Amino acid sequence: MRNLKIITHLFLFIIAFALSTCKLSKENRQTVYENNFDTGDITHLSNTKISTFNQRKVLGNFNNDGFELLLNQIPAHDLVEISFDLYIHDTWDGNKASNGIGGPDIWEMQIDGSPYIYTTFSNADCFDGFCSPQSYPDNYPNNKHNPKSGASSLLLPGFCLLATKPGGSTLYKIKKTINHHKSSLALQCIDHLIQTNATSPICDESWSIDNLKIVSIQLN
Ligand SMILES: [Ca+2]
Ligand SMILES: [Ca+2]
Repeated sequence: MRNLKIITHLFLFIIAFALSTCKLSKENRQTVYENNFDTGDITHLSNTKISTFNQRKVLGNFNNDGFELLLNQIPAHDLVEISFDLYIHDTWDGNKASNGIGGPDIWEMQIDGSPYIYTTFSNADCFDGFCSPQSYPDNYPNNKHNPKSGASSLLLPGFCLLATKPGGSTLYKIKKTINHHKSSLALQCIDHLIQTNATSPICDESWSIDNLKIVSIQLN
């Protein structure tokens, strides 16, 4: 009988410990910014431009340019999760140096001034068995990846020159979770595109963003 009591107490202790452990690992998630740009809301954004692409409102398009999102009064948190749709439009060349004529075509995301993504995208078709490589999903420089590696959608129309061509734009679903504690956050996205031969650079290569969402996460 005494043994049964001890076993029962031990069992209850294990259950209580398991429950407290569950509570410890629970996350408190709070959406602090969310924008699909459909209403034209540009609060907290600077250097903003909203366009229509593929029947959707998007932030952009940009060429040798970018935007900044500045958030203040974020509730206490340990992490932030940043997610958005990144559209790469038209004829990006990836890592291709070509003596500096066509590339590398670099795209960068910074948080509070520190780079979290610094990569290249290639939107080129493979020709005669040669594919102009891109660095994404890794950072530049590396030659590891074929054009459109890591993409979520391959058959979107281009923004400008390739507006009627499926494959003119490529969609990448970007999601990054980073350590972050400050009550303010500055998100900057910018490109460094090279197109020395293009008569209209923004028609030749550009990018835009949709469904931008920032979630603060507090670990209890
Ligand atoms: Ca939209
Ligand atoms: Ca280029």
